Amino acid sequence: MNTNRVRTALTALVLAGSGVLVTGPSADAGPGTGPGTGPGTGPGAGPGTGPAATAAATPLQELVPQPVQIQPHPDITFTLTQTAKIQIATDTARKPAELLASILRPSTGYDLQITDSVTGDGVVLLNNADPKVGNEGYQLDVTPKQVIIRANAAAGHFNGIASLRQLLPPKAEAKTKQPGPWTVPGASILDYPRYQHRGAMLDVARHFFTPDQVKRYIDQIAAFKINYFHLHLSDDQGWRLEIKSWPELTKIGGSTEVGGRKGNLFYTQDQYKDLVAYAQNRGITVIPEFDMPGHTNAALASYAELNCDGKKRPLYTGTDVGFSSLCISKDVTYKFIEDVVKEVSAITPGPYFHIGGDEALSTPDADFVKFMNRVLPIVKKYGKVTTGWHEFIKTTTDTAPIPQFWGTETSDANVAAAAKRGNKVLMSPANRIYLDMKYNKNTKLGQDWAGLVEVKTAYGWNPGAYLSGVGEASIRGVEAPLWTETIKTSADIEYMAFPRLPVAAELGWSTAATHSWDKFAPRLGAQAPRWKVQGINYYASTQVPWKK
Ligand code: IFG
Repeated sequence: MNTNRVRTALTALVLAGSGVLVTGPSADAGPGTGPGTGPGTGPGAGPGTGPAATAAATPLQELVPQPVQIQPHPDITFTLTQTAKIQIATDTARKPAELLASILRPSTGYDLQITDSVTGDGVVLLNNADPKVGNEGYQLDVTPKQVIIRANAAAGHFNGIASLRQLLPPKAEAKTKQPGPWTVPGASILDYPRYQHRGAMLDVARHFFTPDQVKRYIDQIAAFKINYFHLHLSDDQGWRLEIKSWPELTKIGGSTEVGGRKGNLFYTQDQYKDLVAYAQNRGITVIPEFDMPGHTNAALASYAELNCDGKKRPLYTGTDVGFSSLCISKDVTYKFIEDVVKEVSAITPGPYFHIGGDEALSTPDADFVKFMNRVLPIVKKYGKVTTGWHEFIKTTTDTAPIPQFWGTETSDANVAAAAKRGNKVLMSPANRIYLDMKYNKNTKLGQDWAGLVEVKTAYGWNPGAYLSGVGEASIRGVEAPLWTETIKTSADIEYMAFPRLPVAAELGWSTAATHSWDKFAPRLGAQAPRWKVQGINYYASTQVPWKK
């Protein structure tokens, strides 16, 4: 038995007695022994396989995001079999169970019936997790006959399932029947997120994406424990959601996009409700954004009365910013906003409404403050908490609104003042985590106004110590926006989002103590086989050791 295995076995013995689990990176990896050099605990390596100085990494060393605690049990391997069932102890686990079934049925060809009798082989979803994992955490225990995922709410089960998926062979993600065996390495995992908000934003205003294209991205972000999906639904180039009381917003404002393509480039309210439900069934809450008072040309092109001079603006299909503003002095502006907030809030179960507020360069500052003072109460009236690009936060002392920081500096007096008052800050620094930033000067897609953002740059920061005066306790989480001035297809989305969206997921979920590029890069690289099975068009950065 090689020294690592002895250490692991001894650790297991000691731990079994004390019940204390190993914290930090997967125990069997140990310091400096990333995948490829770990002990002989690779899948199927089982006991007695002797020293394996160069054994392949086990899936336990390849999880992204890194869990809080992993205790390997190298002597145990679970195998999912034809007769396995997905067993739920409470109905709150049904949606997670249905998600797992929808993923594993096509690839294994197994029935994987969902039952509420908790006995026998298969995956068991229980609801008595250690309170310290909260609602989003979980405990995952692998035994020879069962994988048991304990959680205190559906969110925890969704997150445990995301980890289980990464412990199964990559072909478990296939849409067609694959040969087994469907093994899971023995382990006990206890896990919970560092921050409550791990988000992805998709701009469907510059270029419109069909519901199916949006669902594809939702599937992809769910695999990394992302729990908020921010839809940028209006801008200068397009209004993308039907508002029944203002039908021209989509008839005119939803008829084109950057580059001038024409069509019904918007979601009906039924389609939006379907997207919201689709996200919810993956543990993801949708946050709708209607950008205001700037970035509003599509609305100004749809209704003459929304313009101060009473004249409709022409539709805009370029990519400039900052040239538009709602008419701050007119009452009809606030009637319009109230109707939008009312209709959208009624079909948005999530607690947040994003009012944008960025780049209001054509709105005098005093008017911007006046505008926000009239709009923030409207959002509250319809039961939502305001979130917005960080510029708006200077207009209120209310500590509930959430400023989303998108700057390229590491200090902002208004955001720091808000944090001091008690506001929580959502971190989206453009020169770190804007997914539309080019990776390097050769990247065809994207922009570079915030700089070039290779994978290591996207990873190389600590959200809890990034903005001066905004410490760990003031951070709500991390969100990765993808603006689509230059992005038109799902392949374009995937090229820019992978691998940097999983980077954002790691920064939002894993402890600061596990932040290490040398340990993260191999885990990120180990996702490649899975992405190939899923057909994800990822950017194979030369900074990452991609697993074959
Ligand atoms: N800034 C604008 C976006 C988009 C972006 C592209 C924000 C908050 C540049 N506002 O980012 O509309 O154009 O990188």
